[in-house]
Amino acid sequence: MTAPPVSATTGLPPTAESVIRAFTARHGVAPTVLARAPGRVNLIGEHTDYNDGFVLPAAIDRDTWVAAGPRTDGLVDALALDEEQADDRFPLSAEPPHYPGGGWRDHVRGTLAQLVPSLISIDGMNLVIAGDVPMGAGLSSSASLALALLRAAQKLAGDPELNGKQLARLAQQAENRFVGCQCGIMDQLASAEGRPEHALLIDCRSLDTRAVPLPEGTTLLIAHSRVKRGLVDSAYNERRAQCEQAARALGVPALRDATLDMLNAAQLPDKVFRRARHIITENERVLAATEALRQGDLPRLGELMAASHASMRDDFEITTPAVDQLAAVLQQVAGQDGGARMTGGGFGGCCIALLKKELVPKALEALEAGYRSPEGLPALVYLCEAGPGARADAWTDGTPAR
Ligand code: GAF
Repeated sequence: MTAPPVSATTGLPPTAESVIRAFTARHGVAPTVLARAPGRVNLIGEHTDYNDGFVLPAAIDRDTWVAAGPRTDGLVDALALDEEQADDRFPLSAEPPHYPGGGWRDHVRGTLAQLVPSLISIDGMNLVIAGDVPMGAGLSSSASLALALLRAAQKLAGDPELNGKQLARLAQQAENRFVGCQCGIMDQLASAEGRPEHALLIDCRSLDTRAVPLPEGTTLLIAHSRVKRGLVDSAYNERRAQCEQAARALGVPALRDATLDMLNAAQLPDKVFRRARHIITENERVLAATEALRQGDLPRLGELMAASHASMRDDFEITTPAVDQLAAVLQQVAGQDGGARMTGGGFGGCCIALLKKELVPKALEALEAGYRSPEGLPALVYLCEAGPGARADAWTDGTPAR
């Protein structure tokens, strides 16, 4: 599945056209803002972000879109086209109530709560939301929703100065406070600052980002195992707690500051030792993979991605047998011409292969022959390119006002 084509008349993909149409139908006027933010795929550097370490994601060419317009009664009216046209209405405030059923409404309420009243002044807004970032696949559909909402609200409020890093931090805080996942900053920052044809090396301590060109002639093949990421938040938060325990025991502010020598000299319980070893070695792999990408050294990149997968499987214990099988099939196809590994938080979800474009047909055949989920389903494949980060345009009379 490649990214959807854009319309010849508006230059927009069908999802963007659908939010504009639905907005006009619901509110009787056209939106005044159209915002979009991409999902992300992580090439390497898993669970290193909340250890102040390094990650190497790319924004993908699939987005959450938000059509927005102003209100004057202090309320937010939100319609989610992908949630069977479900809607929500709530007062715009710093402490909106949680929605009893949770889900997408808490993402919207929690994200907008980060902005008001201290950062933007706005009297309410109408929002229509839809996207083509696969949901629940570990491709950060929720970070892309948050960034699209923040960019839309910022534009509606007259563009107060808030840069991508600030917006990413607000989106992360919303997830931590409202949704209950103690996630790091990677997904939000990748969605905020992604760049076409590039991955983004992020230093999660300073939040410095460096765009790293993807080798020419390669593509991003994402294969979904169809294993649902069960108990993701509790297992994720547990891994985070184990990393913090290791950092405390080693006497460092975060595992970013630890070395293998320090770890080997300490007396840590086996599980905590292995969690820390994954983080320390994964940080080294991210920096080495950045160098391999710069040099166009695909065999080295492949080695590093395979080592990352093995470390997630054996030390961090976040893969599943089906995901291991999926990664093995893709690694076999990539050979010396790319690499593959599980991507994202783990416990199911997707594998990423960065490989030469001409290997795509072979990869599709190999997946068909060599992979089935525990329920007997084939992998779902998304062919992606690295895309731009979140942005919003003013929208006048059916065209972007630039
Ligand atoms: C999830 C989290 F949201 C990220 O912050 C990151 O920790 C990732 O899992 C694992 O690398 O996507």
